Parts: sequence; structure tokens; C-alpha cells
Amino acid sequence: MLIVQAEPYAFEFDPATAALVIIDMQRDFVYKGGFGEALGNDTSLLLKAVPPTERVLGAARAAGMFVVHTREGHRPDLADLPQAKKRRGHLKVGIGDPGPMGRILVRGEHGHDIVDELKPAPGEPIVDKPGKGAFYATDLDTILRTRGIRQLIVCGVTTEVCVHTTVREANDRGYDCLVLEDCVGSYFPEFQAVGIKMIKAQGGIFGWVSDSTRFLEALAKVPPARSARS
Ligand code: TIU
Repeated sequence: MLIVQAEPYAFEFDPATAALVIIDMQRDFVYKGGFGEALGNDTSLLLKAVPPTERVLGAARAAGMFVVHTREGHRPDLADLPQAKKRRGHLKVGIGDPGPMGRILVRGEHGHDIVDELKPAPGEPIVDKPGKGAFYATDLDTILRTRGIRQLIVCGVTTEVCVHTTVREANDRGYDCLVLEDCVGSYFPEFQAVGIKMIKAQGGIFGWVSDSTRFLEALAKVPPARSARS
């Protein structure tokens, strides 16, 4: 077992039964011209989560950990886009509409895909989800259980929306979640702060919080020969 220093207390995990889950690191959220900006947000605030996540992804791969990527988005025919979600916000340009990176939050479009720095490697499942939570209307739970995964290391965007919803869903399904604070991002600094606080309050009501530095320190203790894939 490895130990990551975390709040509200140390997080113990076995890299063979823990997965790195990277939530929605899509161009549509972190770059201008996508869904994040259409909602009126300053997308640059999310970009700072990319470099630490890249370091965590590299270390997780080197340790042989299972890695799963998620993307929020919809079928090109929008058959899985609820009217309530489409209408929300009365956006001039919304989901399914053309933008500079292609149709917003539509699968197969450039903006819908994951940023180059965090590009999924062969063998790393990509879970396409129509909602905010990564468990709703997806096969994520089946994928994790098939692999014997019990604990999730969570990175991605946005902290208070898709990360929170996914962590809450995972918690209710019996997974331990460790959220890496510098690897998750919000368009709202106050939501980032309180979103993180809510996870670890009340004895870790939804999970644990640490950061990339402390996680990398823990993973550095894995000898290459004992990697989870070998
Ligand atoms: N708007 C916002 O903060 N987030 C989303 O719509 N989706 C995700 O968090 N991925």
C-alpha cells in the first residue's frame, strides 16, 4: 500500500486497484470558443490544472496504473441532449451549435476532444458522458469493476460541476476518491476553494484532498518492476 499525505487524513491505496480518472479535460472547456466561454466564463482559469495533471498522468502510466478519461458531450444527432440542458442559460451559441472548434460539445468535433497534453494513450478507456456525472448513462462503473478498481484519483474540470458530481456518484457506489487540488479547476476561484473544502469536510464526507506534489511523492515509491501492469 502507498500512502499519500492528504486531508482530512492520509489516503492509502494500492496502485493495482486504483485508477486515475481525468474528467473532461476537453478543448470546449479549457480554450476560448467552446462551451465554457459560451457560458460567459474566463477559460484561462482552467488551463493551470493542465501541467500538474500531465505530470500525474505520466507518473501514473509509469507506475502501471489504470487510467480512464471522460468527455462531456452528445451524439451528432443530439438525440441524447435533454431539452432542459439545451435550453438552459438561453445561450446565443449553445450545445450542438457551430463554433470555432466545431459544433459545441458534440462527439467527433475538435472542441469536444481532450487537450493534446493529456491525450489518451492506447488501452486507456475514454468514457463519453451526456451529463455532468461520469457514472450517469455510461459504462464507467462496469469498466472499473471489471478491472477490480476500488479507489479513484481524480483530476479534471470543473471542480464544482463535473468533478463534484462524479465524486459524489463514485462515493455512493463505494469508491474512495482522492481529489488532487491543483489538478482540478473552476472558472470561479471561490467555487474552487469551497468545492475542495466540501469534499474533505466532515471527516471526508465525499473523499480526500491532496495535490500533485504529494501524490507524485507517494508514487515515486513504486519500484518499476512492481508496476500494476506487470
Ligand atoms: N460549466 C461548468 O462549470 N462545467 C460543465 O458544464 N461541465 C464540466 O464541469 N465538465
